[in-house]
Amino acid sequence: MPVVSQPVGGPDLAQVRRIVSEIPGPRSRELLARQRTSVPAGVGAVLPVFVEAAGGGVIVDVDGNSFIDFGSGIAVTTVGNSAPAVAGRAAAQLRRFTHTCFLVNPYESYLDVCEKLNELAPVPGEKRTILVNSGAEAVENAVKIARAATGRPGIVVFDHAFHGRTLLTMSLTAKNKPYKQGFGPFAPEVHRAPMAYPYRWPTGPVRCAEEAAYALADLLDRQVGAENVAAVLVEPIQGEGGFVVPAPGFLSSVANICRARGILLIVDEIQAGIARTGRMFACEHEGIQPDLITTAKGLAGGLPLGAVTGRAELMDAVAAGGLGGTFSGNPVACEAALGVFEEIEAHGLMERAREIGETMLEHLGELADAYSVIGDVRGRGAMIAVELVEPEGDRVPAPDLAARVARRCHAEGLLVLTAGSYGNVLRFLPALSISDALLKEGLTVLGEAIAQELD
Ligand code: PLZ
Repeated sequence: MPVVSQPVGGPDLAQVRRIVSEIPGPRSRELLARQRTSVPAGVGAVLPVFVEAAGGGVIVDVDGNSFIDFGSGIAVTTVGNSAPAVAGRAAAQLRRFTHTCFLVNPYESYLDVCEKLNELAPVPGEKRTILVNSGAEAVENAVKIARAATGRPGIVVFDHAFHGRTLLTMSLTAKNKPYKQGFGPFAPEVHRAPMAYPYRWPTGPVRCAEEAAYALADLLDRQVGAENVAAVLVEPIQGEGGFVVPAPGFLSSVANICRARGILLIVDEIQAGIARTGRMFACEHEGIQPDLITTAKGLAGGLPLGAVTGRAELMDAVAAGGLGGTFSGNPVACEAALGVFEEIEAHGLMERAREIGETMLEHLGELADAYSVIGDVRGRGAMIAVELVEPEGDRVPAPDLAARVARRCHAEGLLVLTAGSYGNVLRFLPALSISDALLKEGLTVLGEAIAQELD
């Protein structure tokens, strides 16, 4: 075979912001034209530049542009793209065997990942973990397990929640467009409570936790009947919903409300978990102990892997054969996950997430003082967002401004993502391998983009 020089990603990639073409460039536009005739229109792209290599804190496209990456593939490449331990372990496993199906012939790396999650997850007592392929599949399985263990059908979720795109998880997701429109009928036995969203709580942030907890208890006791509810499912920081950090104390009230009624608490750590917020699991910041935890995204550094970790007696309530899947816990993805835990430990990445959070909050706080359109700055660790509002009126969402600022950032070589029920949130999810220099440069580009849009 001819030796072709391949671009190498990972931390060796030059850590620079460099724009050499219009965005998207000519080669990306060619590929985009092919995408339009080969992939359905329902699959969008935030920044349609085709990727050649990525690593550290940058993404390099096929036209030679190098972007500072504040998206991490939606909170996936938390330890860095093609991080050495992830790429090394996965490559070695590819040469040993690619698949057997864990349900046919098990292999040790699956157990290693489960034992690691059991050791780390803030779930009380003896634990078990099942591995799956995606976040949505993790949530689906958590609900199956909760129903089997309690014998109850109901699931309570929150406003602004995102839990996936399959029938059940789309039904659990709050936002209609684009996630649900035209895709009904939805799965039954899903009930929705208000989220303790401090910035938008009608009576203000001070009473937010208490009033939202009251609303949840009222829904459970009066509308649904607690004896019909298997589980309450909540994100410790809402991801797609706009990095809503529940008012302090709300999550522990939710845990107490559940415990008093024999309802299970499922915490969806798919976006916020695995070192992203400065703790291995975001719910640790609130000191709660869920019955079941779902993870995915950052778990395997970009390879598809999800997990449900839970109390042993609940997890074991499902009869043999009741859980599984052909690809679930693929051996290459398992090795990648072990590489993720090695990277976190070897490089002190939880501490690094806290540092990144401090830098972002300080810089964004200054921007918020300068620009009244930044209504709120929030998040934890390397999961921070700003909520943009109109200059006039009371917290009127400004989704067009958010889209324009994002586009301007993209044109200047900074990849940012939007989020939020009103589409007016800019969210920042840098990899924990980003340098301070790039992080600060990215924040400067953002500040300039906001200034230029307001001109
Ligand atoms: N739970 C909390 O954030 C996925 C969705 C991107 P999957 N979030 C990114 C998109 O537009 O589809 C997510 C999440 C939380 C569950 C999921 C679902 O995870 O791996 O995308 O299925």
